[in-house]
Amino acid sequence: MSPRHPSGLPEDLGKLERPLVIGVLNVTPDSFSDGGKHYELSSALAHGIHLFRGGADIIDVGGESTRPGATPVDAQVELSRVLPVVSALVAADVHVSIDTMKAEVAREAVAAGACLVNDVSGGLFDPAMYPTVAGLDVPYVLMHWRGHGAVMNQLAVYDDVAGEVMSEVNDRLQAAIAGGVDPDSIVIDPGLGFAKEVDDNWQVLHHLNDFVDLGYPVLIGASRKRFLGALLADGAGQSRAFAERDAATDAVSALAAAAGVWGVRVHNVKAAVDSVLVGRAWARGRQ
Ligand code: PMM
Repeated sequence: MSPRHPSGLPEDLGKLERPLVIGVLNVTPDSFSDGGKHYELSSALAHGIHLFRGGADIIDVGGESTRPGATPVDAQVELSRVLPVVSALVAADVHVSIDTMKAEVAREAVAAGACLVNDVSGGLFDPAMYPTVAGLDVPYVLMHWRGHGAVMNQLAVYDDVAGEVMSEVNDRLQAAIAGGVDPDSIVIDPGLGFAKEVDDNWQVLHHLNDFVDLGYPVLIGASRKRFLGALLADGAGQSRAFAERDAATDAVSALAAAAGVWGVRVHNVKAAVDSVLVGRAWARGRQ
C-alpha cells in the first residue's frame, strides 16, 4: 500500500503512488552542506529549476541554517532571502515548500504560492505557528526538535532515543491538533541529525516502522548528514565529504521507502527518485 498523502497537497502530487522526493534549496550563507552556494537569487532559482528537472516533486526553500552552532536570523532577514526565490519558482510552475520555524515566514511564503510548511521545530519555536498553519490549508511537516542549532548538541541525551523521539512527536501532534491544525494535513518527521548523536539516528531509523505505524505520513531527511559522513569515514577517522555521501543517502531513501515513508528530503534528487521506486517495489513485491 502507498502511504497516505496529507490533505492540502496540490492535486498532481496527491496522485503520485510513490514516496515524494523533496529537493533541498537552502538560501543561506551558512547551511551545513550547501551554505552560500545558492545565496544569490539567480543561482538559487537556477538550482531550484535544476532540482525540478531532475525529478523533485517539491523544492524545499529555507532561509535560516539549522546546523549546530548556526546564527539565528529574524523573520525579516529570512523573508528577504526566501520570498523572491519562492515567488520565482512558483512563477515557473514549480511546487515549493517553505522550511521555516516562524509563523510569519510560513504565512508570507504560502501567500506567495508555497504549497507546504516544513517546520523543523514542530511548533516549539513559535507559538503562533499552529494557529497560522490552521488557517492555511496546506500540509504541515511537524519535525522532532529539542532546541535551536546553538544548543542542540547538548540536548542529545536519551535513555531510549526512538521511544523518546516518538513520544515527543506524539506530544507535538496533540498540541498541534489542539491548536487547530487539521490532523489530516500533518506529516511527521523524526528529525535526523537534530539533537541526535550519530548512533541515535541509526536507532531512530531502526524503529522507522513504529513511526510509520503512528498512521501519519512520514518524511525522512537523511541527506548528506553527519551520521552518514561518520559511517563512511576513512581509515584515519576522517568523515566522508558532503558531496560524496549521496550513495549512502540513496540507500537510506530506498530503505525508508520500503518501510512506508511518504517522502524523502534530499540534495541529489535524480537518484532519490530511483531509490524510492526501488524501495516501494521491494515492499510490494511488484512494480
Ligand atoms: N533537515 C534539515 C533542514 N530541514 N526539514 C525536515 N523536515 N527534515 C529534516 O531532516 C531537515 C529539514 C537540515 O539539513 P540541510 O542543512 O541539508 O537543509
